[in-house]
Amino acid sequence: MSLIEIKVPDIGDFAEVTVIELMVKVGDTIKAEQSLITVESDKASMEIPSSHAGVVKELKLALGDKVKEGSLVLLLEAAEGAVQPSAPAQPAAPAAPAVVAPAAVAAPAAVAAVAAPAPAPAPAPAPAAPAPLAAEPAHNPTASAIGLPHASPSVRKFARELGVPLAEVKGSGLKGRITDIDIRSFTRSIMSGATQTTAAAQAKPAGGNDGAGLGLIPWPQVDFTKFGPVERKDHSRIKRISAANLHRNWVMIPHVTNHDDCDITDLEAFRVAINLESEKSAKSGNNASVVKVTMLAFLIKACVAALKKFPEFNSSIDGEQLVLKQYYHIGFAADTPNGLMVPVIKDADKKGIFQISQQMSELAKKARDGKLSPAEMSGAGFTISSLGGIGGRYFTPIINAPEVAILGVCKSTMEPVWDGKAFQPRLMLPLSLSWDHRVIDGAGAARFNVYLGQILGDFRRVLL
Ligand code: CAO
Repeated sequence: MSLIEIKVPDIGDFAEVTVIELMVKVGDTIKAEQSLITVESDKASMEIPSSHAGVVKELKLALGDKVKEGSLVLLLEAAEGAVQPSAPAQPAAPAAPAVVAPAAVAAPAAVAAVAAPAPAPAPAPAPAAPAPLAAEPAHNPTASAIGLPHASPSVRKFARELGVPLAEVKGSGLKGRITDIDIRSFTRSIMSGATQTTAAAQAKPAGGNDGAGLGLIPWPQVDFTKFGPVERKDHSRIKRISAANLHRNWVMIPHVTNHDDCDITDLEAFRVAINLESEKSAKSGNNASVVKVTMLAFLIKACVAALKKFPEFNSSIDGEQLVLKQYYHIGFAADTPNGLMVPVIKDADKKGIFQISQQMSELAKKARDGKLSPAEMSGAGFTISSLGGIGGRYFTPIINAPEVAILGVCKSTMEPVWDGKAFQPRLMLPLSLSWDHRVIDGAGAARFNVYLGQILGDFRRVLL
């Protein structure tokens, strides 16, 4: 058996590079062209392949070593027939290092025999094509700084083959580099159910369909720094949870949204009047605390009336059955610094406008302070998302599963409305009702909006 020295080949413009990954160990049986180490310059990382098959006898470098062309990588006991003792010494056929860099480097593997007099390497196989690896984002200090996963081309390839999202793998190598061992243990933990990928967590609804069967092409991977400076921020915990829920709901529910306008001129006048009354009463000392009433409280009451008239809007799908709720718990979307939260007004049918307003303001405050309990966010049969305090005209609210409908409300505006004889200035409230087409149909949704409009137009109708 002859021992041959495997050396760092000509690596192009790179005078000295750092060893950032050892891809083989003593005793490994390797194939010709198998990658041995990964080296990194300030511009690129590349893998150094072996031009010979054999068994690794001794590693001649360690992680972090600086190497250059001719540096000894390892001693290899060449496989039978790999070395031809009689052949004159000559450069090995090229075995190109795989480069993850703007420019690929083609370099012959430098090999010298040590155990036998002047052995020469056998002709090496054709170089491995680096093309698929060159398409990967370059690993360089800038890339690390912006949070791109730190991994060699072969590890990236390995991860790609297994469908492992590199960004979610914790690297155990030098400077947090991800190794093939990290990819294996990540895969093992996924298979054992100990963890799941972010995509799976976001796509997997309670019913068990993980969305993988959708046959979608992968999400675009873009190095945004190519186009300008960027900043990366972690999603808050609430954003992550709500994103996963919204994604599932959007993908799983066949949404349709009906838009409508309703005349709230008289209701708004009433709202302003009762708020003034409360203020006066507080000033005169008859009422210690003033509860401000907003349009949302009336909307909650109006929706309760509409849900009573159209019970399928207050239902949930359960397998082959529809669960029709006989309680009226209404969720309302609250915008908080950490993301969207949906507190619930329980038994809204049994509460008055002041009580609902009071509870809403307490729950909205708790939401903004991050103090809502799970019980305060559960049990809704229908949800309202009001952007009325902000603006806009119409939008498509996403249904809050397992509910089957949600009402979106935007800012009311004074508009000219034809009364049959003349245009009258009326305060119009834009409504956007999203509904689950598995449960509700368009005619039912239109009727719901019309009825809601009638109630908001003349609130005495809730008594009928
Ligand atoms: N038209 C015109 N003005 C409206 C209105 C409407 N439809 N709805 C509310 N307003 C007014 C209020 O009267 C109040 O006016 P004043 O300051 O003059 O008294 C102002 O807008 C602010 O109201 P508010 O937002 O504080 O109160 P609210 O009861 O309407 O809403 C809450 C409470 C918690 C729902 C709201 O603050 C909020 O967070 N909204 C955002 C919901 C959201 O993000 N939805 C999107 C979900 S999808 O991403």
